[in-house]
Amino acid sequence: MAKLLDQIQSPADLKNLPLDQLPHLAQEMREVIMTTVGNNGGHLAPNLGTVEICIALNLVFNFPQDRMLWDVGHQCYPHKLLTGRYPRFDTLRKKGGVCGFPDPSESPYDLFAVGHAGTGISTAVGMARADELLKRDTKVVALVGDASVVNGLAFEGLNNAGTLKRQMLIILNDNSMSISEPQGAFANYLEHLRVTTTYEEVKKKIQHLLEQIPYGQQISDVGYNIKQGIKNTLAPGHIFEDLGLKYFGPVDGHDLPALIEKLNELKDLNAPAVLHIKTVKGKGYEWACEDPTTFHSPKPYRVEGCRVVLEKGNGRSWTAAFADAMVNLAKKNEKIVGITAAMPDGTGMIKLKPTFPDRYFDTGICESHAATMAAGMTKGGLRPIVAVYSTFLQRAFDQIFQEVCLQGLPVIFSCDRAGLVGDDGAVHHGFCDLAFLRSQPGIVLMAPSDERELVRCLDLATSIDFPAQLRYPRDNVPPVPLGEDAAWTLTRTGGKSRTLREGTDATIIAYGSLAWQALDAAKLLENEGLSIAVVDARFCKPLDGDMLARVFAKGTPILTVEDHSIVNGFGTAVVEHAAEKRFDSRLVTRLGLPDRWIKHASRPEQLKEVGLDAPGIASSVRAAIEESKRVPAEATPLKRTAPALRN
Ligand SMILES: Cc1ncc(C[n+]2csc(CCOP(=O)(O)OP(=O)(O)O)c2C)c(N)n1
Repeated sequence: MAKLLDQIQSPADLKNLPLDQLPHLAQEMREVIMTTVGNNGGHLAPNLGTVEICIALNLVFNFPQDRMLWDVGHQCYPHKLLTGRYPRFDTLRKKGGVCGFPDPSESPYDLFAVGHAGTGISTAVGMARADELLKRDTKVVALVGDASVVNGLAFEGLNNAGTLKRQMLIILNDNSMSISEPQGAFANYLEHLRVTTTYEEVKKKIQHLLEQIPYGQQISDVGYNIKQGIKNTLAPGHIFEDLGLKYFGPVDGHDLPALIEKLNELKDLNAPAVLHIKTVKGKGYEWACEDPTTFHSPKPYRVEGCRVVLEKGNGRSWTAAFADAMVNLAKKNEKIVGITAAMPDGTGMIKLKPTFPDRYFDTGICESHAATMAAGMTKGGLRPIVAVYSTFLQRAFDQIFQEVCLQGLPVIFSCDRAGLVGDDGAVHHGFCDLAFLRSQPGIVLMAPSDERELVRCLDLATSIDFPAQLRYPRDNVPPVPLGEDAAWTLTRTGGKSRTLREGTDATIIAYGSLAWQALDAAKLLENEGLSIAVVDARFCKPLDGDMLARVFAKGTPILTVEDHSIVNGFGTAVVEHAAEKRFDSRLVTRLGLPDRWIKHASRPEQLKEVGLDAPGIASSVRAAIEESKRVPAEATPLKRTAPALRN
């Protein structure tokens, strides 16, 4: 039972705790995090690593008057425990419960709702500038991980942070891990900093050396360039100093007294600075330290002695289906290469590595670079598949526009977690990939509805000479195919859809995986005597013009269904098509994610909340049929049917 945490409603209570109690508090916090994540799932290893730094920060700084900015924010659980959220912490990531990321609607101690990497330094620079201009004497702290600091945005922030003329402290939380192995030269550079003498020691040694040699002190005092030259040669850490930031560390991020002392020392430093701390991902639990990738963000688990039993998912995930399909394709086509931006396991791309290590690329947390690198590879004759979470693809919008679509290069973006993602909540929903990709001339947008369809879809994507995107959710594939095995083709009139079920009272046109729920909805309505057709659209761009002409010609209600924002998604594409072809767009009801933020909950709860589960879809179909009966066709100025099909 947590005893000390019970006494801490805010950092003020923490400040009243005797210092010798702090290690016990750290222990309690780890137990609470470990138990809660065991019950609810969530980010474990990153949070076990930030316990001491959170205690030290909350002791030394005066939050929320001082500012605390999190990068990614997945490692802020200890901060939550110390800032009033302990009593509700058992609701972590549950519907209506504590959010798994910082969330300003939850607490004034959280300044930004974040979950994407690379933003912490830039928001901190912005807040520091605001405080400076508005003459507030607040301190600003940003915490960023060693894998996130290499993100392009983080580097842009660092570059600008060095121009600040006031306090701003960046804590570089270095656990030498991303979710998986960190990538690139900077990871090696940090490794070098970790193992060499600390920068401050070297600085002291240089100072000492200069004092020993004749005229050394004068050199030390006035010969800045000479001193700088010696320092740069001998001392690690100068990359930060060259960017205009003072560098301190590395410091053991689990040594509470050392952390408190260092932060007290740096708190009033009137300059931008980096404090490099070394932490252990999973600290406190051997099993988590030994496998920080599995325990980065595990499903719920049980601890049995020194064994941890992870909850097994039932069914086969879209990720696993994609991974197998992609590896099979790569076996048939040696030009196919796979790219992930720091999500090898999450996207399934890791499956390519054992068979084709030379054709597997992890760029680190750099979605923009991944997209542009893929463009270069395509121009060089390769066929890259970029596997990326829909939410992170947003980072690469400009690159998709300029380097991929404007050139018409056949890069394939395979978007996992497209749609509602469940307990990670608003920062991770894949709600707007269609919205920004639809605007790109020449791109082919596709969504399979079952595993066989996914295979066919990827086949098509790798055989066409256009940029292409496919999307699938954080969910399981249907256990059996939803319909006939029909080829995926692109014709003059668009991408070919397939009909899953005929019906006369209304037609559901589903885009992607929710075809499953649409079919279930049709079955529910069949029991009420309603005959509902279900079409699996497959393509959002180009739409199947023949199918739409047929469906509009029926003159019965049409419901589009998609796991994407209602704004500018598949349904909007259908309505735009109807307007262009002079079909009656009033027949269309668009079902999708509403124009508001959907908070964390389980994916089934979220689908229910937005009316995209089978009963929700059925009730919308029912309502649309009722309404079509209430508004007789002759009362409306437009013809309710499409013109006869032209050849
Ligand atoms: C733009 C973006 N891409 C990918 C991710 C997925 N992601 C979440 S945490 C993480 C690793 C972060 O590593 P680091 O910053 O070193 O923190 P650690 O988990 O090691 O504490 C990644 C890749 C993300 N959050 N944002």
